[in-house]
This record gives sequence, structure tokens and C-alpha cells, in this order.
Amino acid sequence: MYNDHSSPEVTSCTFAANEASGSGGGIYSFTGSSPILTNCTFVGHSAHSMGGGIVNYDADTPTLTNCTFSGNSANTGGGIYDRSSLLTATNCILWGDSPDEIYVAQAEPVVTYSDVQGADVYPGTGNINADPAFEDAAMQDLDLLEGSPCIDAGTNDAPNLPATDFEGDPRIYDGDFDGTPTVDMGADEFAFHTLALYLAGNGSGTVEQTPEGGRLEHGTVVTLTAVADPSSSFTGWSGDAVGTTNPITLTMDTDKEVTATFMTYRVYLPLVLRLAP
Ligand SMILES: [Ca+2]
Ligand SMILES: [Ca+2]
Ligand SMILES: [Ca+2]
Ligand SMILES: [Ca+2]
Repeated sequence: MYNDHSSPEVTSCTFAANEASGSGGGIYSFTGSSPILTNCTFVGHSAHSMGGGIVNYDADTPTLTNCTFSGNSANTGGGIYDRSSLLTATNCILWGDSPDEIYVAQAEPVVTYSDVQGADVYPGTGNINADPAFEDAAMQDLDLLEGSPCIDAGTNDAPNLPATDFEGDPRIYDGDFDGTPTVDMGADEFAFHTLALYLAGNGSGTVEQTPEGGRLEHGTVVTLTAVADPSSSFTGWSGDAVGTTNPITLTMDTDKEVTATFMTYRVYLPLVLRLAP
């Protein structure tokens, strides 16, 4: 994307694997541009000169909220090259870019509540310098794993804060389970729901769950398989799953409780009376 006196608004977009023979692998803002980038990911770009992910060249005022940069490379400014522009970055992650994350030539960018890799914590309120624990950076999956320091580490007062993350998960979510919902850093919000399984009936059996776990990411499709013990039979689901389909699938779009009922077989033994002659 090339901006010259233009101010596009881009939300929940992944910019991936572009190559610039000069500068600006993902975006080159030349002059007088104020792009608003929200929930965007910049991954796997390369630029031979400046700005693997983004170049802000002259008199630009880009606003980045909840954007993630990783695996971008350039000669200078692997993630972002800021020449004489005023960059505002809030709730962003810049990690694993080469040779650096943000290169500033003249103006000082305003970076807050962001995770920026470097020798020190990047100057600004709420910034951290810690491995964000991406799901699989090598495969360009930059979702956050449970326990990531970026979870609930952003600010809910960020400009243009969206109601959902890049994949439609609800923001602002209490991802560290401390009772206070706070937005995460980066394009992904770590949003989980609980699944509780119960057994009922006078029989016995088990329920196999794939994937396993009592906390599942928003949107996860779970398969439940009822397995009756030899003397019992499965007679149906109740709660947030209904019917006798087995296995059954459900989508984790909210907290759910499911009960599996098992009943014993009724066994009739023939009664034989042998009368004495
Ligand atoms: Ca995800
Ligand atoms: Ca959160
Ligand atoms: Ca929390
Ligand atoms: Ca998510």
C-alpha cells in the first residue's frame, strides 16, 4: 500500500510476505498521510532499504491500534521506519523483526501499552519487552498462547478500539481470569469460554472431548463422544447439547454445560420352576 496525501482506514487486515526493492514492505506512507490501522498484522515482509513492515516518510501521522508486527526485515527499521512523521502506536506488538523493531530518524513516535523487542523497554507508558508467546511464529500464526504477557496488558482507552479482534473474537476479554476485562496487545484477543461436562442416569460411562480442556478459545468446534460402559447405554445429551447424535459437535461461542445420560440395560432372567414329582 502506497499513501501520498491519503488517509485510508484499514481494520483486521493481514499484510503478508510482500517484498520491496526499495522501502516499505507492507505500507509506504510518503507524505501528508494519516492512515488508521486497527487489528492489522504485518508479517514476513522484506524491504531492501527502509521499513520492512511500514515506512512513515515525511509529515505523516499514522495511528496504529492493536497491530502485530513479526518476521519482517529491512536494512533499517525491520518493523517500522519513522522518518519525520508522528506515529501513534497503542496496544501493538513488534517482535521478531530484523534488524530492529522501530527505527526513528527524526520525530519521536508515541508508543504506549505495546510489546516492543529491544535491549530495553521502549519508552512510553505501559510498554513491555517480553516474548509475546505467539502460537506458531514460524508458520505466521501470531495468535497469543495462554499465559502470554500481552494478555490483558493493553489499555481500554486506546483510539479506535474495536469491539472484536482480527478473527471476530470479542474484545475486551478477561483473558487472565482475574475478574477484570482488559484488552490484549496485538491483533489477537485471547478469548476463552468454559465447557463443563456432567454425567446423569442410573448407568455409567464417559465422555471423550476433542480438543481437550475446560477452557476453549472462542469459536473452537468441540467434538463430544459418549462411551457407555458394558452394562449401560447412552440415552442422550441435555443442557447446551440436545439429542442422541453421538458423537456430537458444538461451537464454543459462550460458556457451555453439557450432560450425558447413561442408563443400565434391563435384564430379564427366565424363572424355571421344577416341581418335584
Ligand atoms: Ca485464534
Ligand atoms: Ca484481554
Ligand atoms: Ca483480567
Ligand atoms: Ca482471538
